[in-house]
Amino acid sequence: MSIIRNTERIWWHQPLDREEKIWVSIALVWCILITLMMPVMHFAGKQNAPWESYRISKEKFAEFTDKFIEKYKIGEESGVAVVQPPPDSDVFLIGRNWRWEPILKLEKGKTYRVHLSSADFEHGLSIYPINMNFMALPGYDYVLTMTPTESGSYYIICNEFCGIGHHQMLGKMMIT
Ligand SMILES: [Cu+2]
Repeated sequence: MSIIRNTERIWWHQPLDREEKIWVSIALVWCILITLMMPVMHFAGKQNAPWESYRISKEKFAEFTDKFIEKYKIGEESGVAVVQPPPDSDVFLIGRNWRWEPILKLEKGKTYRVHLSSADFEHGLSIYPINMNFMALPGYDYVLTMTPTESGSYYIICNEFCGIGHHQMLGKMMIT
């Protein structure tokens, strides 16, 4: 025997009453509006992720990063190289198990081509506190053209679960 004996739709009333009609209309208009905002913001918004990316082997990218670090290294912080590249140059940033290398020292108002990749697994580059997020994928050189607008220290965390040391995967950017 079924617990529900009365299957009649007693909760169902049609047509909708006036108040319900108003709320459904507001929700519908809002849905249409935010749907239209998507293509509009694709062209008008300034928050679109960059489109430039290339295929590269993990080894080659790691080699470029090591050469870049060697060339512009100015110091070290907790065992990680601090690098100060000149404006308008190619900058390399790599996610390795489990840290971001190197620590970048960039100038406010200057433009840099930041090449982002991973030496092993998928990592997520998340810049705090400005909340900018990009994927660092092994085998891909993702080029982010960056012009820092505010000075200060920015922290990089990994927002893609990448293994046992994921929670320790921190990096840093200094804008002067
Ligand atoms: Cu991670």
